[in-house]
Amino acid sequence: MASAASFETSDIRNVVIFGHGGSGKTTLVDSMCYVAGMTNRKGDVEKGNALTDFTAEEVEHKFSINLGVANVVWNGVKINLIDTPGYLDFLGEVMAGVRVADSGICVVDAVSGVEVGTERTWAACETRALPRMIFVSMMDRDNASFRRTFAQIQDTLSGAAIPVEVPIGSGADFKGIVNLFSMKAHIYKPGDKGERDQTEIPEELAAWVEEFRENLIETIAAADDELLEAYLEGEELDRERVIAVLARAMLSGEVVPVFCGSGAMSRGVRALMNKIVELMPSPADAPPEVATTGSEDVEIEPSAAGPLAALVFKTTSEPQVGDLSYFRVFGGQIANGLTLLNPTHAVNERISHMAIPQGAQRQSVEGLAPGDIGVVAKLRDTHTGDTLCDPSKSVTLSTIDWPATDVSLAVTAKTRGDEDKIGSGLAKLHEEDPTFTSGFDPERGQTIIRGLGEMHLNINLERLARKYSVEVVTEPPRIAYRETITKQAEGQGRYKKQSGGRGQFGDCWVRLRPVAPGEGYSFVDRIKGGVIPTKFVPAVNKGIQDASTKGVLAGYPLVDFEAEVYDGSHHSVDSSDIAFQVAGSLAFQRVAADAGPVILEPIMEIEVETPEDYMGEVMGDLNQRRGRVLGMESKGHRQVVKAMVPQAELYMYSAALRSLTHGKAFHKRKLSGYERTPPHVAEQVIAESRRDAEQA
Ligand SMILES: Nc1nc2c(ncn2[C@@H]2O[C@H](COP(=O)(O)OP(=O)(O)OP(=O)(O)O)[C@@H](O)[C@H]2O)c(=O)[nH]1
Ligand SMILES: [Mg+2]
Repeated sequence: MASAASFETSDIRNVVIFGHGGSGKTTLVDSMCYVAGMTNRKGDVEKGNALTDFTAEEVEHKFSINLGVANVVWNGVKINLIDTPGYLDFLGEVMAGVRVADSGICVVDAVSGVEVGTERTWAACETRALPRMIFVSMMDRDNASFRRTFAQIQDTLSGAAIPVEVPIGSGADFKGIVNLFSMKAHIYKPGDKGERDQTEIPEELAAWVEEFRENLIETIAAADDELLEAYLEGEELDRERVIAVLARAMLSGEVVPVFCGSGAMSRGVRALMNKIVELMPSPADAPPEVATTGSEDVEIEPSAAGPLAALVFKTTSEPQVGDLSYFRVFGGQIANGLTLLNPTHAVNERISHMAIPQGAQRQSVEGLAPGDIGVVAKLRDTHTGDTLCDPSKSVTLSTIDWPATDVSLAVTAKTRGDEDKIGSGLAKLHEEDPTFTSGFDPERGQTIIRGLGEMHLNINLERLARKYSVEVVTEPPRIAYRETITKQAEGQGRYKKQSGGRGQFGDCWVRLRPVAPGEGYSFVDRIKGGVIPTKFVPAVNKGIQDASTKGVLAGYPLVDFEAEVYDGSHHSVDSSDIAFQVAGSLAFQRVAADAGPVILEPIMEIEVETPEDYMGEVMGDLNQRRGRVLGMESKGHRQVVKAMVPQAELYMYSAALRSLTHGKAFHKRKLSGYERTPPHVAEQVIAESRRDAEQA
């Protein structure tokens, strides 16, 4: 295996590879590494030996789950490739990759074209305005079409997209590529190294090529006044100059060059790497990184002099290997033996045994230049998203923009006695994947796991079983219902106890009144003439409040009401705080039952984004889920439906939506508030709570 020794900042490129699931990203990364001689064999996702799909789950499922880092040395430049999953349940990994890359390559499959995952990961790059290229992959597959795919790209991804090469043939006939800069054709030789012969452009492609070529040169010329003038004068344009202008136009997002080829056959890969080196920004060309000292912003320069700042963007943990932290250096020079500060957790970390990641392999290094990516083992208390810096110059880099997690499941141990292991195992999984969270919810009495989709949760449970030997069963999370009252009512709560010694006496008259949703609880003291001594009134309040945590219908917290205590009596010896507390609680139970109690259910506001073709199915399904559509708006070729849907009806919704729309729609959700359940649902909820109470 070739090795990636120390590289200067200007000779480094950090490129995130992103796109829809199955578009060929991992295969492309593998192919680049193989063609460049970094690896001795070409890996294959299907065989489970692709360079950046190496975890047990990836090998089993045959798609990427974690981001993976590999590097290629090409024309004297080290290209760090961050392969990301396309499955949107793992969007967090894409966000992490985008955070530390200076540019990106969007892989679009020439057969299925631009898909929902392409658009969403593209949008993720937009948040950091990363300069991008597009690689149209799978040109060797049946029904591949560069023209059709390019038209979709222009339509849905970027009007700035422009081909810099075009394919010769497609499907089984895909045999070469025309470079629109050199206007030479390259025909591939047999073999899997993507070697090629240079020839003239085939006659039948001449007109097509000419059209694209003109388009390309005009677009580039338009980005630079001098170049445009030369072009209009009909001068021969200097290649160096054209490339420099193109690189600048890419940096500002004015131009998105489009390439094509086949990762599986290693075709189009050399040209792509040439252009990564020529066009993509090095960390030195990237916009300045801003960190904070806590009180002020500081610019982190990608130079050895600069304050040292590195961001941990991935943590993995494997039984034989231990914890590994992947980091990118933004400024300063990092070397073994240094002690760095993690300002977030106020801990010093000693850097030793640093390495350069090459898929699952690691090559030891002594130090890394500013801008480079490395991996370090066994940090004490440093987590994904944390900064490592010089202890004498504490700075914190902005962290990773994690997507919201909104799908949850409840889990219980399959084997008795494993309960404790669940908690620690789940916490370890969160370390590796910050978008996976968990915790015990005392109200629901369940351990809840949360993530971006059902697939995301299931994969994490597979990891839990494999790495921490804990098997769980899943069940729907209980719904956190609420209760409230709908009309005013009043009544007495009286507590009297006389059994030997000192007795207990408390007596209060209480009025309960509904208030607007969300207003919560309030208490009004209208006692006159000291019928309840002032010192005992707070006890009445406490009694009511405590009792309201268990509503009178099904035991869910009763919310949004006002309690007024307006009469009562006391006993000079037997009255006490406790007695009035009990009286308040008795009054609550009696009065709430008369105050028209109802069950409230959590309502989610959801946004479903779907291609127009599936609108009928999506709307029909929302209807079945007691959804109330608030509105629709179009977004390109897609529709965004906003609706209010009871949380109880959204269990496994992302999976249902996926099968309903063949994976082309997705949704986001957030809690909107609570609403009264329809009577038949209320009856069910009440019946269930009775059953639970009987079983308990
Ligand atoms: N014929 C052909 N097959 C390809 C090509 N690139 C990838 N494949 C196959 O397509 C499937 C998906 O490829 P991957 O490289 O795993 O795609 P990916 O984009 O990494 O997928 P995710 O990690 O799920 O996002 C695998 O079976 C590959 O062998 C290609 O250029 N030509
Ligand atoms: Mg992959």
